[in-house]
Amino acid sequence: RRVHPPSSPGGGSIPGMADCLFCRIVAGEIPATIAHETPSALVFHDIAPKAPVHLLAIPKEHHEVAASVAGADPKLAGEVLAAATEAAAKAGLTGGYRLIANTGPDSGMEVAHFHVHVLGGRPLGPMLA
Ligand code: IU
Repeated sequence: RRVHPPSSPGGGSIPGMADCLFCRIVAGEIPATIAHETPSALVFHDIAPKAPVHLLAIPKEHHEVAASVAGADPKLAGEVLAAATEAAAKAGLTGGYRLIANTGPDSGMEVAHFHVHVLGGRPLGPMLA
């Protein structure tokens, strides 16, 4: 299964891509607890959950941030969002949940592979500033 674009064999041309943690999860090189999978997206449990349910929905193909995937492949961006909501339903989050996509340094983004956090399982309260 190809994870990186053919223009970047081994992920050489984009900084950090060769060692992308989430690409390695997609490739099966790093274990993760899979919550939901579609042909183009993967949803797995966050290793450090911030809520009773904390999932991460990602495109299997490497895109750094929301703007990257929305610009290059808006259909894929929608498929990731759909996978996130399907996983939320499978997790039984009938009371609601929060979707978050951090982007860039000001957001505190740690992993530069676009991902949508799915948080739920308790009342989450207001968003922080
Ligand atoms: P962020 O939006 O880039 O800050 O989110 C990255 C998330 O990836 C964060 O919630 C981490 O707990 C999570 N994570 C993970 O699930 N597995 C890992 O090996 C690492 C980070 I490193």
